[in-house]
Amino acid sequence: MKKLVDSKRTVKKPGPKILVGILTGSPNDLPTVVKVRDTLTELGIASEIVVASAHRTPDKVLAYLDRAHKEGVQVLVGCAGVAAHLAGVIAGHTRLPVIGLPLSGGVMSGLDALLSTVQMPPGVPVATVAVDGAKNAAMLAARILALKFPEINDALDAAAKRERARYDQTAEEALAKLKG
Ligand code: C2R
Repeated sequence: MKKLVDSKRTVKKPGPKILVGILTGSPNDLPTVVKVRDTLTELGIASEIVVASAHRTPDKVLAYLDRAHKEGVQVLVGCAGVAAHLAGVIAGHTRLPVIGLPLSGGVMSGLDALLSTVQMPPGVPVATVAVDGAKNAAMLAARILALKFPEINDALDAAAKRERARYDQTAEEALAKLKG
């Protein structure tokens, strides 16, 4: 964190406000989970990753949620593999929108995590993305935030334009190779 120094005292400059809290069940999940944060960063959205498990460290999950509510986090992402209850437990403890990111590695390449995350009882929704769908977890969080923050809507527009240009260029190059 950058420090502003004046003659009398040192003042800590506040970092950008964290809008998205990303919780994941194991440090082993981080190679996939970090892609959620990286996509949000590309869109100019500050987020934080917390390793906390509804099974192994339920107290840590609740303590984080308490802090997140106090600090004004707006969207939560729960990432977990195998018996992936984390996002559902988060949804049971908050009114904030919760996105579930099921992770592969368990039975049938993550089908266990997908069903554990998506099959929530009525009234406690978890917006579940595809297995290992880290990018879409971030994009969905951004779309939710864009309802409130116009600058995030602009960032999404710009990202869509870049994506389209990349797609068109890749298609042209692939077709040119076929001809050549
Ligand atoms: P380890 O690799 O640490 O043994 O974890 C994790 O997300 C991970 O994919 C194995 C898998 O267990 C998952 N896990 C959950 C929860 N906590 C950890 N599904 C939970 O609270 O739902």
